[in-house]
Amino acid sequence: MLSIRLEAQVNLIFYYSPNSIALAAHIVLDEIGADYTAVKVDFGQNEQQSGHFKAINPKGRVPALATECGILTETPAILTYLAQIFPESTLVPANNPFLFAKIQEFNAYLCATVHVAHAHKNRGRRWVDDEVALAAIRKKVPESMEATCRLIEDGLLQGPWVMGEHYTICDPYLFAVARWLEADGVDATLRLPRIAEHRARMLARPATARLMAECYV
Ligand SMILES: N[C@@H](CCC(=O)N[C@@H](CS)C(=O)NCC(=O)O)C(=O)O
Repeated sequence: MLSIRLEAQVNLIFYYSPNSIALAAHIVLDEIGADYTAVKVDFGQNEQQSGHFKAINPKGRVPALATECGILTETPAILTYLAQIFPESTLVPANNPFLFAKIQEFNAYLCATVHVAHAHKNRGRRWVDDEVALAAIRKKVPESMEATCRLIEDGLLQGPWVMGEHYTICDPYLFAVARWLEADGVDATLRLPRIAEHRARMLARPATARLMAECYV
């Protein structure tokens, strides 16, 4: 474990874009005090589809994390990796397989269900070409974002943090997804007040506040 940590602390390169899900891992990188370089991928220039970036991540998506062991993609994987190379951060439990699995369960839900519901707003062409169908799936986003987040609001979020008293890698991930709610047509304060409170709790953390002001404006 130690040798992995020493390797990984050097030369971590983190690829991100403002308004993207990269924020979740970016918060963790900052909070654990990792030595890393952040590289902005310019979506305005479609840089994620460039040959240069696709050599880093053939999926053409952020986040991506270059480590000395290789490139990592997929937010749940990056979050788990960072938590494990900095075990003193206690962002995942050391000896509690069930709790670790619950953390993975929550993050998998954000990745495969909530994030995908959000992607139907601006990335509908992944699924359909027809303009009428495109408009229809876009129209559904406020409903599907609220419905998928309702499960979190009504129970998965234990409070004050996702897993209860202990702050874990689920929290920055929930924050990164929940900050999209208003733009996706859901008034979180009104409809999902516990998620809105969690968002405020996250914003009070220095790393989150700094990144929101400097990189995710
Ligand atoms: N499952 C991936 C999803 C990554 C993803 O879709 N990122 C979006 C930004 S939120 C992206 O890079 N989109 C670029 C594009 O679709 O061209 C993860 O959880 O990291």
